[in-house]
Amino acid sequence: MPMRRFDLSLYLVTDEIRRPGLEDDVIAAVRGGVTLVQLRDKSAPHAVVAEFARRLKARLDEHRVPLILNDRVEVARMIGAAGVHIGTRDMTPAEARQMLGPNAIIGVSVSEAAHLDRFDPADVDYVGIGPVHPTLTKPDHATPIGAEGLARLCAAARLPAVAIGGLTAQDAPAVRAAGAQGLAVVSAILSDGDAEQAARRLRRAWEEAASGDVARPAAE
Ligand code: TZP
Ligand code: MG
Repeated sequence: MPMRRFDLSLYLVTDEIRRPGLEDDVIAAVRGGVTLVQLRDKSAPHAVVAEFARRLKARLDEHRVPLILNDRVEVARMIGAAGVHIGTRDMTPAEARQMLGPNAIIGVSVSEAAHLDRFDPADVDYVGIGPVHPTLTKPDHATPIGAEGLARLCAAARLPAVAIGGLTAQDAPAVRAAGAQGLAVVSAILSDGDAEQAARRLRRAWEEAASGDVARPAAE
C-alpha cells in the first residue's frame, strides 16, 4: 500500500519566491498550525525553484510538514518533494503519477464539474476546489463558485477536497459545512504581516467549525 498521509486542514499556498522573507513566513505559518505547503511560483526558472524548494523542504521536514510543488513535476522529483499540485492545463495526473510513483501526493485544481471528468480519481489524492470567492491573488481566476458551488463539487469529487479562493477565518464554518477537509490560502496568511498569528487564527476557526459540526446548537 502506498504511504500518502496528509492533512488538508490548513493548506498554505505561497506567493512568489522572490518576495523577501517568504521562507521565514512559511516557517512562521507552520508554527502557527499550517499542515501542508504548496510552493507556487509561476514565473521563476526551474533552477531557482529547485534551490528554494530544497532549502524550504529541509526546514519543513523538521516540522514534518509536506512540501508540494505547483506544476513542476520534474523539480518535485529532483528534490524529493512530497508531491505536486497540477492545474487543468498542466501535465495529466496519470503522467505525474508515472513520474513520481505511488507515494507522491497528487492534487488537482477543480473549478467546474467538467474538470472532474478529465482524470482518473485513482491517480489523484485530493482536489483543490475554487475559487470560492473572487481573489486578487490569481487575476485570471475562473468565476467564483461560492459555498453552494463548493458543496456541489465536494460531493461530486469523491476525493478529499480543500477549498481555495479569497478565504479567511470567517469562511471556516461554511467551507466545513460544504464538505471540504480544509482551507487553502495565500493572502490570509502571507499578506497579514504576522504569518504565525494569522495561521493560528485560521486553524482555531477551522477547529471550532469542526467541533460545531458535532454539537450544533439547537435552532431557536
Ligand atoms: N487558485 C484558485 S484561487 C487561488 C488559486 C491559487 C488564489 C488564492 O489566493 P487567496 O489569496 O487565498 O485568495
Ligand atoms: Mg484562498
